[in-house]
Amino acid sequence: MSPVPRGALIVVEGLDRAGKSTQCEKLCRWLEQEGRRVKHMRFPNRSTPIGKSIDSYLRGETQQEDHVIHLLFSANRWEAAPQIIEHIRSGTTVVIDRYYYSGAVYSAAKKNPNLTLEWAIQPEIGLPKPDLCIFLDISSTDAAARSGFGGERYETSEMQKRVRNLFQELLQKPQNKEMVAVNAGDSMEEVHETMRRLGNKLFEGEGLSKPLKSFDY
Ligand code: ADP
Ligand code: 2DT
Ligand code: MG
Repeated sequence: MSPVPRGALIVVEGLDRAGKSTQCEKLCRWLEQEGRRVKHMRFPNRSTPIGKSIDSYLRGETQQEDHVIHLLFSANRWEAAPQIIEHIRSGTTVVIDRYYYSGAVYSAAKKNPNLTLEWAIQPEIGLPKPDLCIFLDISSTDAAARSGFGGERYETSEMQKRVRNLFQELLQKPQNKEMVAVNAGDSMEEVHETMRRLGNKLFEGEGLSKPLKSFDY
């Protein structure tokens, strides 16, 4: 009997209000309609003990030193890593709303001189590496015009501008070839169609016949 083909690891990234949650949902529904097993995850996962302290920090209820909160975000991914690996191994495709790309850029955007992008990426080394990372690209002005913007820590236009520049920096690095920018200013349906095309390319290509990689920098 031939082994079960592994699932794909697909991440959706972008600024707040870029449309990540909307598009992850649509992508999962489409993959299911295509007959694939799908697990939808998101980071931060606010339901674990680590996630609960991240949640209270994001809501402004507690304070954390910049490095400490950075490492908690990373630990929140590490605690889920065995589960991600097991899903992929057993043939389930995992779609994740934010991952270590957000982890690196939001912390580096704080302009703490001791917390550079290079420093911020280190604790992520070894995590399951996505086969595809779709960066939903939108200007901070267009994102701010969408409903619901402005509630939590980091949702200021200055911060969002720096975050976007740092995402662009990650996109240009040769080690992040799995990152693809998609214009998030298009209509929901247009964005979804582009994402379906990227999904089809991934499932038709050679990549998934190879083992899941670990992130290295
Ligand atoms: P995120 O998860 O990136 O913060 P959401 O998916 O929650 O973004 O979307 C933020 C808001 O923008 C929601 O009100 C959503 O309905 C709306 N929205 C999402 N995608 C689009 C789009 N392509 N065009 C216009 N509005 C959108
Ligand atoms: P949402 O739950 O609305 O996506 O916002 N963040 C996220 C970090 O600073 N580091 C991380 O590692 C991750 C995953 C981005 C979550 C907020 O937390 C920020 C916005
Ligand atoms: Mg969201």
